Amino acid sequence: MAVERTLSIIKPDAVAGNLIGKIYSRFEDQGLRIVAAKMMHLSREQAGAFYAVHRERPFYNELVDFMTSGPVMVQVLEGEDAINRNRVIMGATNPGEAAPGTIRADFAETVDENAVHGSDGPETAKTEIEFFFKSDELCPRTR
Ligand code: DAT
Ligand code: MG
Repeated sequence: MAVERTLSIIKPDAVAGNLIGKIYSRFEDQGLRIVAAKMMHLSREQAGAFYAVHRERPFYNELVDFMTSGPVMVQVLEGEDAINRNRVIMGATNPGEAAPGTIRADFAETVDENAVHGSDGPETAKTEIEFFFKSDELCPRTR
């Protein structure tokens, strides 16, 4: 397994629920390091562009409404197999189908407000990290 980086977002429902620390603990306890982070309140343009792949889906407008409804916490996670590892830590898209002990099972209730985003593959990880961070904003561990 290679060391990878992935883009993670703690969505407005989980930020509003005061869950940033609990969610960060899930990442850290399961072998992922936070190597960049910022809190932002996304504009409709930013949220729409970030989720452009879902533009034709029936839930797109509601997704943009939700993602702009409050601040989000955006981070880059680094570690062995980070992209897939983060997806496992997050759980299934629909919290009702998410495995016990995952973020979505424990902290979300509905598919449209499901607490976290995580890149779904190496290509999306690269483009999503570049969407939010310049390369000099990433801080790999030096010790
Ligand atoms: P994921 O976030 O697990 O990668 P996705 O990429 O299929 O899931 O969808 C992106 C987001 O869109 C998802 O986190 C929540 C929303 N979404 C997906 N399917 C939905 C649905 N059937 N109804 C409402 N929102 C949905
Ligand atoms: Mg996705």
